[in-house]
Amino acid sequence: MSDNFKVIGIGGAGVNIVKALGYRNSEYVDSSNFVSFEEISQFVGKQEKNQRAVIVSSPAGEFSSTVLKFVCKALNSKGNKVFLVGIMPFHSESPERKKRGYGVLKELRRIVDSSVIVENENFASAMSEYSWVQAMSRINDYVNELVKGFLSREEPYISDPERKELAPNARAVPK
Ligand SMILES: Nc1nc2c(ncn2[C@@H]2O[C@H](COP(=O)(O)OP(=O)(O)OP(=O)(O)O)[C@@H](O)[C@H]2O)c(=O)[nH]1
Ligand SMILES: [Mg+2]
Repeated sequence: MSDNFKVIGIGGAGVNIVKALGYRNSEYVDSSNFVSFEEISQFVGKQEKNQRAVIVSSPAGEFSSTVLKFVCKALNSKGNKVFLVGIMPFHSESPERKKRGYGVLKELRRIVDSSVIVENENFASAMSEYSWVQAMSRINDYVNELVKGFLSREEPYISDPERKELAPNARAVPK
């Protein structure tokens, strides 16, 4: 695995998960350390060019939904390959949250090179058997497999045919 990558947690879910994964090239962006757009701009400004950036975040979150598009676009325009692991809310959460998540995700898919979603709800059945902490840790393990997959790809591919304008020569399917 090349060292030329960043794993960036954005918002509560993203930061919790990326902290748990423990990659040495981790960055954390949430409302506790970034209070203005100016600070987010500075964060993006100091990111390196032409590397792989894996973003772990929930597009459903209030904070994440306002900054994700901006961060992904900026990283993309610096020549980075941007991957998104999007965390989706449990069914028990408000329908508005879920709706916001899918709306933001749709927009993000035009910007990132590849994305995958993780439905928290798919792990909900584990909640009856395990503690909350154990269930969260299963989600983290799953996200880690996805992150490793992105980082070990020889050449990232475009998963979304809609993203033509940003990557005209990209292949639609892996080799
Ligand atoms: N798997 C997992 N999901 C989480 C965790 N924290 C939050 N979530 C999910 O992520 C969704 C978005 O929450 P946050 O990431 O905290 O949202 P945010 O962008 O920080 O913004 P706020 O909504 O203002 O907190 C929630 O609806 C939860 O479903 C976590 O630690 N692990
Ligand atoms: Mg939060």
